[in-house]
Amino acid sequence: MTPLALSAILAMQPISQTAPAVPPPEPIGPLPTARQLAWKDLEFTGFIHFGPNTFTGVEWGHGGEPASVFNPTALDARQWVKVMKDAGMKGVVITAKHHDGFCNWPTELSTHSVASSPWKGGKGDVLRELSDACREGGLKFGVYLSPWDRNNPKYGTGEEYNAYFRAQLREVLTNYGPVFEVWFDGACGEGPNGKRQVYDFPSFRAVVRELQPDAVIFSDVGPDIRWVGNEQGWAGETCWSMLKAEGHGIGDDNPPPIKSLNEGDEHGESWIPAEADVSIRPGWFYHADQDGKVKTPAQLFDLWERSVGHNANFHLNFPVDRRGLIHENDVAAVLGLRKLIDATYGEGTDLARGRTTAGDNMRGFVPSGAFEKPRALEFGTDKLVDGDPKTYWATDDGTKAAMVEVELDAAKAFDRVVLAEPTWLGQRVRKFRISVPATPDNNHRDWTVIAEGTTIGHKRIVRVPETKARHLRVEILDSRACPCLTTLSVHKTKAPG
Ligand code: FUL
Repeated sequence: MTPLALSAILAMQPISQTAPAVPPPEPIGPLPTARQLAWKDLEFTGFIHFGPNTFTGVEWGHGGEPASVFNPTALDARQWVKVMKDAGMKGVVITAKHHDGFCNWPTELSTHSVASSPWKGGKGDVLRELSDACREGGLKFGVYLSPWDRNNPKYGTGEEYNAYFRAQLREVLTNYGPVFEVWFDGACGEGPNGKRQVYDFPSFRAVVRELQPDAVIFSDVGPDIRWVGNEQGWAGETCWSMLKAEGHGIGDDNPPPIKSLNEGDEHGESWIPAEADVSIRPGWFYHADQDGKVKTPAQLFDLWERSVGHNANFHLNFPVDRRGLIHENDVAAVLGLRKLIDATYGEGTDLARGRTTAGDNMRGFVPSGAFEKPRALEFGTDKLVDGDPKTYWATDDGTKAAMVEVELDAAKAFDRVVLAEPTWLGQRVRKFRISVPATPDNNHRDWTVIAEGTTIGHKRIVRVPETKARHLRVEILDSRACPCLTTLSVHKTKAPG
């Protein structure tokens, strides 16, 4: 491919008014399921860790804590939902049961639950309060149910415990309305009798599919969503949604970051996109001495860009405090993050929106005598800047490399470029490069490369050095199948404050 100047392309390659309709590109597998696509669109979700650990100050309870320790003084799930909604999160996953075995709902299968606690005289149900608040506030509701259970005497007995776990799943998946995500922690330590359990994950998954067929299942290796290989909230610079699931266990003792989970695998046979989880504080559970250690908006923004902007979803944990509220410091931090996201990526920030574009390959491009802008084409480059994530620029079959240019309305300063693929056609791009004219008035003869990258996927935020330019070129240098992109947007970050 010889890169061409935008003006040259527009002048040389007119498009017929009567361009025949062209079929869309063939998808290249593996492909996402409808539930995976819906989950990916959520991009940013909340996580809540809450239970006896909140009151005893530890991260992993031993299971022998009396239920009486659980006694929030002012629990308000509506406050949690409001904070998460205001932060732009689209769903929340709560620890229904953590490793200590205490159930945040009044299970009929064990006495180790809220029903034995002093909270609301034993009549409380945290899952009920949160699922109701979610329905009211328009947030999706999800559950974390730890298979590791340091309280239940059946743990370590094999099928007897697995049956107990399945029955618990049935309770949480039938009594609280639609569940969008089920989070299976891989941890597998010893139970109260010193034994380890062999988890029957296939049977656990079958229960989820039966009762909540639209829910995505998270574990280290899916089947729907994978762990990103660290608990710090970032995905690799390269991040495929595909994974070679074989060879990966659940809860293996691999030291993080685990590269293959962090980056995925171009040759993976399964579509299992990454979820990047991290806590807003050092601990997953609340510890008063961490009130001063809440991540700053700038730190959160960095992680948000390196998860959502690296083709992963960002799953941010709040350790709900002993009152049963998200602490003021955490609220301030996450709303600060929202401000930063909006200032850079919100309405009206995209310098490329609706601007003139051109490309050296547009699917269905039929030269004729009359000049016409690409917007007459179903897969023209203008689809990159129309703000619609469903329309896309596509190239001819057999193309592995292609180029697009956008002209801003004047020379503008920017430091972020966002690209996105129509992932329902599979993840394709292997390598790309971004350039600007070497000097503002060199008539496009020389171009300076400002960034190079590998994968794109659902969303790729490319950090480029602050640049002032009117023209911007994106070259797809290598792709698994003809390149297609839904989005090319250009932004300038704003300093926090
Ligand atoms: C880990 C657990 O051991 C932590 O306590 C926490 O729940 C985290 C999200 O997953 O595996």
